[in-house]
Amino acid sequence: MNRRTFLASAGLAGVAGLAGCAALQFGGNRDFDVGMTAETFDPAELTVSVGDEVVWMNTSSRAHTVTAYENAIPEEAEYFASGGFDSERAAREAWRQGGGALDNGETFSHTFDAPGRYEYVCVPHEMAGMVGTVVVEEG
Ligand SMILES: [Cu+2]
Repeated sequence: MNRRTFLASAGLAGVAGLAGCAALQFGGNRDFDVGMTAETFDPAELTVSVGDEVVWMNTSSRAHTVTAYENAIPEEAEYFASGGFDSERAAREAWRQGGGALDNGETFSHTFDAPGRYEYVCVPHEMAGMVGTVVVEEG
């Protein structure tokens, strides 16, 4: 084995080790801002600045949605929901056929352009209290 080959395989082993660790405990992987456990958003409240992109990742084995409460976001804000629906009603109707679902490891992201308080819910786990808040502060 020459030196270059040795370094390449050592590097790969290191990466594989880190990846295995992240897969076991998603908390160590910061490629997302909000995780989703069985019935919670984690963290349930997140504070960001105007223009920031927030990434949600389903870190559980159950399907979830990220669905903004249309009447609990700033008036001038753009509506957001996993599945890309433009209203809460459309998102809720689509969920009956599984529309907007995020499965394990899938992500949803939204860029917040208006300051204020945004409340959102996971439609299938609303009764379990799976709700979250993003607070967007002026830059
Ligand atoms: Cu859920």
